[in-house]
Amino acid sequence: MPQLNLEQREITLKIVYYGPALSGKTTNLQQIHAQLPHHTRGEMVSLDTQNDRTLYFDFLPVEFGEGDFRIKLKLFTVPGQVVHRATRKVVLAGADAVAFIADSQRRAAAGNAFSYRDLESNLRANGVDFDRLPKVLQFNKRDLDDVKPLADIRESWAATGIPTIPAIAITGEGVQQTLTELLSALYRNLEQLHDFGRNFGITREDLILGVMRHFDSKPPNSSV
Ligand SMILES: Nc1nc2c(ncn2[C@@H]2O[C@H](COP(=O)(O)OP(=O)(O)OP(=O)(O)O)[C@@H](O)[C@H]2O)c(=O)[nH]1
Ligand SMILES: [Mg+2]
Repeated sequence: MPQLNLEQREITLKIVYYGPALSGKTTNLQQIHAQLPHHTRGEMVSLDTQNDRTLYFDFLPVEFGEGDFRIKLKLFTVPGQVVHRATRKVVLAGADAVAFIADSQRRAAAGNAFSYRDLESNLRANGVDFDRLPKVLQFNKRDLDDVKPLADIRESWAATGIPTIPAIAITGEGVQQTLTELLSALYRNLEQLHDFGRNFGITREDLILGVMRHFDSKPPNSSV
């Protein structure tokens, strides 16, 4: 559930990066962290990692002003390894939107499908209507050999209406687009649920450009 605080003029949105082990969820957050200026994002918290595998979650807060509102995005990753199912369910609780990070390699197809079903069942267990939850699908690791062609991916997912975004998260490619497409889907959902634009005076463009502007203010790979 979004936290919409009219008195304090604050909007808090929880966004969860979900997907199979090693698909690049943590890398997405690291890129967002690296691409945003200090005043827009807090420190990234990576809890309990072992050989670069997430054991609990990563957390990155992103905050910016839009009109007379503060918009706070709480970005989380789940641990993808199959054994951490219970943790994924806890981290997923209260998510306003989900970015599903798939590994594009053909040999990862079964792992992607398993994780997608795991997402569906964890949402159901949390009492969330899967079809209504704003989602995007990122097909990551496009730089590797033997990846499924984008046209085939798009054809398989066309009927769902869920946006599919190709990415190479290690270079940052597709990372911003994944977040902005997700915010776009999230805005549509908030419009339906809360008549968001009218109650908060924030348009879809405000929300998306609000984030984009900060990305634009800092070139990728800059150390500042
Ligand atoms: N070649 C390539 N490697 C990538 C890409 N994105 C991430 N990786 C690498 O894949 C490995 C796993 O990435 P992570 O971001 O840690 O994956 P994760 O989804 O967080 O994994 P879990 O925490 O176990 O669920 C790391 O070595 C990354 O550098 C990519 O686009 N291309
Ligand atoms: Mg991780």
